[in-house]
Amino acid sequence: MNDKKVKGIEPYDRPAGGWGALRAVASALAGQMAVGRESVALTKMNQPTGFDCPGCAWPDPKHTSSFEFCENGAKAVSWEATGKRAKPGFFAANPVSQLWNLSDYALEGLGRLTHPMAYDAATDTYREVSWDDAFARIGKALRALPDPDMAEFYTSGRASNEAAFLYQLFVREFGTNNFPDCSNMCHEATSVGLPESIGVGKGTVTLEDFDHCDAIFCIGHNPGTNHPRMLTTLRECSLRNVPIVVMNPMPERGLERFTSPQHPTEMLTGKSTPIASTYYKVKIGGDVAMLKGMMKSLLERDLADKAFISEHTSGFEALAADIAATRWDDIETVSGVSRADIEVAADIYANAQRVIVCYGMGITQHKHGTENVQQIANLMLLRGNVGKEGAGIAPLRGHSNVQGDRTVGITEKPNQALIDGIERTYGFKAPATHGHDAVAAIQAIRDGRSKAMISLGGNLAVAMSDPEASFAAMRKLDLAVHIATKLNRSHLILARESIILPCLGRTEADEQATGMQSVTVEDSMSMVHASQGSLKPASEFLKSEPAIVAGIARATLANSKVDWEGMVADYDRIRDGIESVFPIFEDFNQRIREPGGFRLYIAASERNWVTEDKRAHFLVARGLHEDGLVRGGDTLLLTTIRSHDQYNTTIYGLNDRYRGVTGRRDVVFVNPEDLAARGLKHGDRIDVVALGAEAGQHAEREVRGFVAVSYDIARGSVAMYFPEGNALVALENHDAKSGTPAYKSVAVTLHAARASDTRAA
Ligand SMILES: Nc1nc2c(c(=O)[nH]1)N[C@H]1C(S)=C(S)[C@@H](COP(=O)(O)OP(=O)(O)OC[C@H]3O[C@@H](n4cnc5c(=O)[nH]c(N)nc54)[C@H](O)[C@@H]3O)O[C@H]1N2
Ligand SMILES: Nc1nc2c(c(=O)[nH]1)N[C@H]1C(S)=C(S)[C@@H](COP(=O)(O)OP(=O)(O)OC[C@H]3O[C@@H](n4cnc5c(=O)[nH]c(N)nc54)[C@H](O)[C@@H]3O)O[C@H]1N2
Ligand SMILES: [Mo]
Repeated sequence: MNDKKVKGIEPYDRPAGGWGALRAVASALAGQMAVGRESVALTKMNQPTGFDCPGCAWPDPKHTSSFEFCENGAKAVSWEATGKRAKPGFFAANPVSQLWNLSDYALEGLGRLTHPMAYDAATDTYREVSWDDAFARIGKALRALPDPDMAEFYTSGRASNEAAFLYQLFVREFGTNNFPDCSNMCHEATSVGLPESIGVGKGTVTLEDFDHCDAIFCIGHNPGTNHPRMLTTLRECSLRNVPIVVMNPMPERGLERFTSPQHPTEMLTGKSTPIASTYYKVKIGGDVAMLKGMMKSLLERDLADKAFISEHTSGFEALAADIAATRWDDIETVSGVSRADIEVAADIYANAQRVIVCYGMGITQHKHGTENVQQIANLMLLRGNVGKEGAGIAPLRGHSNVQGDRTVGITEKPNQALIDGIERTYGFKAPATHGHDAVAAIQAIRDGRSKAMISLGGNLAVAMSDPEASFAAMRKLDLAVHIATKLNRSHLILARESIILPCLGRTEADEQATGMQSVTVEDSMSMVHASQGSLKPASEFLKSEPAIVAGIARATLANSKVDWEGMVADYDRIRDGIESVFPIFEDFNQRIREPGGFRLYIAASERNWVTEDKRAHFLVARGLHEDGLVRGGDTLLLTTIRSHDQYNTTIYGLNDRYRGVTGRRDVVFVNPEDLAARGLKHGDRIDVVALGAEAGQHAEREVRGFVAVSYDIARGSVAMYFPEGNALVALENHDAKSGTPAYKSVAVTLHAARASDTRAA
């Protein structure tokens, strides 16, 4: 479809995985100046006795002993285990104003942080400080706040259960529930939406269920890049002839075909396994329309499971009335999929006795993310596909422990059980007033209501919508503390006092007073297991995240009820605390010593519905969501996605192999007909302008000089990379129910770039 040659754009015609993935690992390792650390590390990844891969939250096969290969896991590990170091001498020689000019890629490329540092305004540099000094400064600044609710405590989903539990304990003893966390930008729509539907905010399936399912739906996620080990599971299902139905506006290679590096014959013969049996290029934001279409088709043909519905659910009549009132014309327009095609999807669904639906950010990061999630639950409940072997709902979580962090108390809305558990165990009364999520935290900082921010990992200012607003807000802080492994842009946005605290990564040995420690994590399927690093730490001055949290707590809380030192000396004591506060962790220390760990109880998996009426709920979403409606004129809907060479705001490289992009990220994927309708051509430089309500208070929200790439994406839909596209997302543009930013539904127009931007593409 592309007649013109554009630098760095060449369709990729091979399967996902295969030799391309092995080559990419080799070059990732070489690029980090491997000195053996990484290759040693890779053999310990996702082993019963090794460390948990920091890449994603896809579960490990139980009792596995063979190394499960994953290109992007290898990149994540080599990125952490790099031989490069960003030392105090470097910071002394490079003022922050100069570091600011480096790209995000270059900043993290400086390597691992080695010393605690504090910003010195006189020289505009970060200067080495002692740990004691750093903790004392932080404690003093926090105590100086007139109100504990004027501080924000961010958590990245990379943090272990032990670090996160200590962190929430400290913050609650300090006196606030301000817990913005990365889940707020990610699966909050799941955490808010699923409890209303099925009584729990987590997925209901286990990895073993994939061995028993007879159809899989993959909606709005890209496993080839973001959950690569999932391709092994999908491959096995495909080989069992399980239909795999994809709903995605883009043709994602990992969902099309896969060559497994684990299988020598596939590698040597160049064969691949097809993944999707049917691929629906639904329009961005068209999912509710398609899901309602499938339900309509089922109901019209009387294919609902009446026995299950009457025994286990409520709300069916209202749902049926809503679906009956929804017109096929509208369903087709909004979804971009024909009635005939939707009926095929409904047939596949109805012909299967055990269906699993997997979904990711293509569902949650919308203005109606919560309702999107709930329509998936409706579809599943219609035929009893929740709470039986081989069937269920599988949200693909983001960070490797984002789910665990929530389980152990990182939440801005604590329930009574959590408050009581803390009082029972530690003897202090935790605050009950709801705190801030991520969007609310930035708004509070912007408005001067919050003056301090501590970040346990992450690069929040860049990951958030509207970085310009976030950057300006962060500059108003009195105190900014970053607990991190590598330098990123958020660290360079200076507060009155800015402090960087370097921590151990998950691959590294963590030795405390009683010996080597392990931590625990919970994956997407509620499996909790231990993770123990073995590499020599990147610097002798690093501390573990639990030790850093405890250090801050001791410097801040005058008469703390918590034995911080004792817990850090022996993480078993932290786990005893977790078990006492959260009884579902019964026998925690025994159970994580078993290879593969254990699964937390998920009531809905056993058809135990933890809702007021003890039933699962059909929930009506009004209309088909304007997200998917082209708003007349020239409007298109923009989604912002990850490339193959990035981990969130960490950019490993400038390639997006499966989408055929090499050496650049300044691209906008557009359907050829949408390009032609605007008089634009493949390779043209364009400006992207965000519109209307989406633009929030700024009429002029735009990014300029990007390159239009003619691409087989659904009509009316355009895509660009995150975080390049974040400037187009207003802070106010989020799901009303869950607060999840609408990173994937931004109404935009495209224009030939102004003269100043027309460099050669
Ligand atoms: N290597 C690597 N692994 C990662 C990450 C990473 O950055 N790199 N990030 C981690 C984190 S924190 C997360 S949250 C996960 C994210 O994992 P994903 O959910 O896979 O993330 P995205 O790249 O945002 O892509 C979502 C997919 O949704 C599709 N999509 C976009 N809009 C729509 C829509 O309206 N409807 C539908 N049906 N589909 C749509 C896109 O085409 C894309 O294929 O991955 C985790 N794993
Ligand atoms: N437009 C758009 N924006 C998005 C998204 C999108 O799809 N589109 N996705 C959103 C989602 S789902 C997410 S989760 C966010 C996340 O976005 P980020 O905040 O970028 O995510 P992280 O990977 O948590 O943060 C990266 C930083 O974590 C630090 N780090 C790495 N390992 C460790 C460790 O072991 N300990 C500590 N303390 N620090 C460490 C490093 O310093 C690194 O710079 O972005 C969100 N933003
Ligand atoms: Mo995420």
